[in-house]
Amino acid sequence: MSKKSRLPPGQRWITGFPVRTAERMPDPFNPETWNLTVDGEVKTPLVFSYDEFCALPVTTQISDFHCVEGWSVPDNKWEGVLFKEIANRVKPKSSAKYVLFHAEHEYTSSIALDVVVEEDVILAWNRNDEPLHVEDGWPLRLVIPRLYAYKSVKWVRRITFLKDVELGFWEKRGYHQEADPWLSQRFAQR
Ligand SMILES: Nc1nc2c(c(=O)[nH]1)N[C@H]1C(S)=C(S)[C@@H](COP(=O)(O)O)O[C@H]1N2
Ligand SMILES: [Mo]
Repeated sequence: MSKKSRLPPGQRWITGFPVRTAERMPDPFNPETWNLTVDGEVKTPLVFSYDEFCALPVTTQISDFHCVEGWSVPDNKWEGVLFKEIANRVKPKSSAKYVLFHAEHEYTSSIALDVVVEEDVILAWNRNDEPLHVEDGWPLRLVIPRLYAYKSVKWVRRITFLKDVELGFWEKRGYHQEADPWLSQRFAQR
């Protein structure tokens, strides 16, 4: 078995960060009214105000970003809160197998719970020491470096733990649920 290459098959490295947004942009961010709801198959559902979210343990992660269109951006430094910190606080029930991330508007994506609790999955507000641009997900976006970037939901407002998989915005339109770039899981098998 050869070692997995850093660049997944069919990808090329680029510089810069192309914006990809399928829905309309959120309304201007207001820290007084913004909140993050975490619910579903958990023992302790929680709603974080912006101040409460920012008071969680902060960390940084350096990772590559792979869009299904074939571009990859190396070495992004993300700052925020590990998803694991959220999971530890809400305490998933044993029935929880998937986690659905809802953006401000209709964009969603779900990921298997065992994938999303890995050390490199972060809810981020900074990239490369700068606050995220609004179009890149300010005030809070998910980053899952080991999956295609359509899983990295921008403008996250609600996180719902689920018993069963639920197809998200792009997955309903034919993209692969698991989205592993090293397996070229771009499109669902039909
Ligand atoms: N809410 C939301 N999140 C999203 C998307 C989107 O359209 N809406 N696009 C996804 C896709 S396909 C990619 S490649 C990345 C792009 O992130 P960027 O726009 O910050 O470069 O965001 C992902 N997260
Ligand atoms: Mo993408």
